[in-house]
Amino acid sequence: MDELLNQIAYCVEFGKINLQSPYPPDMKGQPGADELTKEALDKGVDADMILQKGLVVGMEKVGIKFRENKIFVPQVLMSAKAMNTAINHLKPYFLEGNIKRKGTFVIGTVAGDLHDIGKNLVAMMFEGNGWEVIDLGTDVSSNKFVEELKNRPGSHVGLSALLTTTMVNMEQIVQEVRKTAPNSKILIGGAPVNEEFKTKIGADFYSPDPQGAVEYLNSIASN
Ligand code: B1M
Repeated sequence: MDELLNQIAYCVEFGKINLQSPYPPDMKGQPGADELTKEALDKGVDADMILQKGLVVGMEKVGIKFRENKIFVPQVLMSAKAMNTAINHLKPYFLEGNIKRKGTFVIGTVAGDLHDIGKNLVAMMFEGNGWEVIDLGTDVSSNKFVEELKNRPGSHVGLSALLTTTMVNMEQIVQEVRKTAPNSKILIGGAPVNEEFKTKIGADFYSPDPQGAVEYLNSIASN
C-alpha cells in the first residue's frame, strides 16, 4: 500500500495526470494519478489516507520546489491538474453518509487569489457533512459574497486564501458581510492565515484543515 501511495505522490509531484498524458516525457505510457488513485480505492485504501499520504505529500514537494524556483507555473498547473483528477475519484467517498441539510455554507477563494484546491476540499467536506454548499469559485469580491448572502439569509461563510498578498482582502469581506448578515458565522482558512489573523480581522473561526471548520459549524447547527 505504501508503494502505491508513494507512486500517487510522485505523479502529483511531477504532474503525471493519466496514462494518456505525454507529460512528463520520461513517464510516457505509465499510469498517472488518475489510474493509481482508482487502483488504490479498488484495493480498499481509505480515501482520506490517499489524500493525506499520497496527494498532499506530492503537492507539498511541489510547493517546496516552486518556492525555490526549481519549477515554474506550468509545472505547478500540471501537478494541480493531476491532484484534481485524483480528487474526483475521492469525492464520492467524502460525500457519502448523512445528506440531511444542516444549513447553507457559502464559500470562495478571496479576491485576487486563484488557488482552489484547498477550497474545493473544504467545500467537499461540508457537502459530505450535510451542508448545502454554494461555491462562488476563486477571486471572489466582497460584493459577490454580499449579493449571495442577501438571497440566502441564515447562511454561513467560508473564506480561503493562499497568498500573503490576498489574505488581507479577507478583512474587507468580513466587514461587508457583517453589515449584510450580522448573524452569519465567518470561517477562514488557507496556508498563510492563523488564529491571530482571525482575531485581527474579526472573523469567527480559523481552522487549519477542512475537518475543524466542519466540526465548528456542525456544533453551531446542533445548538
Ligand atoms: Co501558488 N503559491 N501561486 N499556484 N501555489 C503557493 C501558495 C506558494 C506558497 C508557493 C511557494 O512559493 N512556495 C506561494 C505563496 C507565497 C506567499 O504568498 N507567501 C504561491 C505563489 C507565489 C503563486 C503565484 C503568485 C506565482 C506566480 O504567478 N508568480 C501565483 C498567484 C496566482 C493567483 O492566485 N493570483 C500562483 C499560482 C499558482 C497556480 C495557478 C500555478 C497553482 C494553483 C492551481 C489551483 O489551485 N487550481 C498554484 C499552486 C498549486 C500552489 C501550491 C504549490 C499548492 C497549493 C495547494 O493547492 N496546496 C502552493 C505551495 C503550497 O501550498 N505548498 C502555492 C494543497 C491544498 C490541499 O492545500 O490550499 O493550503 P491548501 O488547503 C488546505 C488548508 O490550507 C485548508 O484546508 C486544505 C486542506 O488541508 N484550507 C482551509 C484552505 N482553505 C480553507 C478554508 C477553511 C478551512 C481550511 O475554512 C473556510
